[in-house]
Amino acid sequence: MNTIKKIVISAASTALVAGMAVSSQAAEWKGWNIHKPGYPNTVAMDKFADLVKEKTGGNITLKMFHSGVLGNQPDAIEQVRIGGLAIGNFNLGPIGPMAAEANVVSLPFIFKDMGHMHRALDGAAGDKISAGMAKIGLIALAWYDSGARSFYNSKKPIMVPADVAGMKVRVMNNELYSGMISALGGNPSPMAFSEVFQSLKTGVVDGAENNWPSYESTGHFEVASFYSLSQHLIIPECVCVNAKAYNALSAADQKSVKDAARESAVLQRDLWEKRAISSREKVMKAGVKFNEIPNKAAFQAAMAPVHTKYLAANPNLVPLVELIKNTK
Ligand code: BDP
Repeated sequence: MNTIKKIVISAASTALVAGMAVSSQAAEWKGWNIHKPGYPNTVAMDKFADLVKEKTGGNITLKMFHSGVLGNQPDAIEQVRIGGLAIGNFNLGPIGPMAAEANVVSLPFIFKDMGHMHRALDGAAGDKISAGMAKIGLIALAWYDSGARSFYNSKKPIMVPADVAGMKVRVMNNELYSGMISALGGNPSPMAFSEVFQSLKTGVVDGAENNWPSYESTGHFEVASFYSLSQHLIIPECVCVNAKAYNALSAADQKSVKDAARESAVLQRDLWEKRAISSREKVMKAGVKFNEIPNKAAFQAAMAPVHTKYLAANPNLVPLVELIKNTK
């Protein structure tokens, strides 16, 4: 064997030994979160990190990075998939284009209300969605709430679908959302969350859509003061872990991590309910021009082609959509 080969082999075996040593030592995980301090998800992810350390007896420590400092959401999802990051609190919206089963929650009006979404996600439909996510390397440890998303803009109240016609509306990265805006005659503009404030302010877009807490925490209400209660999307969120990192843990540590995520979800859902109310109060006090939508069925009908087109292209998802619709 020549010297170069020997050096390469011995370097490789040293690395192997080092690798084994690392896996039996404490794992240090990095976690991604898009929200600011004080937001329900931020508080709950910090709690999750504390619980992970406590329940695994320090075998795993999780360092959370909040406010999207580690990059935008689609990139972060990719990072957790490939293991550049271990953990993320993700909205299922931007996961949908990568995992077909997860995309069904992005069909407008698929959930009747938050209760329906909870029953579906905590039951058989949730299991199917988790299985679809596992196929792309993401283990959903628990589901977080994200309320219902409604339209807001800087121009006028939206009362009927035709009011969206001609409006430039920011959406998250997912063709279903672009299709939804096009179905109303608007111009969809997919864009990272962090860019929306400036785009609304400078008129690059006329409007966007989100729940009360995000409308408030981002300051979007200061630059787009018409909020119209369409509630067209109820999208759950996950605490997701890289499958390889999770599968490498002992059964006991896996259980601890899962239990920690579930406990944090109980906290998140409770904080969410409170924040939805306080955010709404805050923006109303700030002078937001709010309106209910007299005939939501009209929006549902206008967006129905989004379902038809999607299910025609993905007939294998019809049973999952039916399962969700039939969840009592
Ligand atoms: C918020 C979600 C967050 C999304 C954001 C968005 O919690 O994950 O990135 O909406 O609209 O409600 O991009």
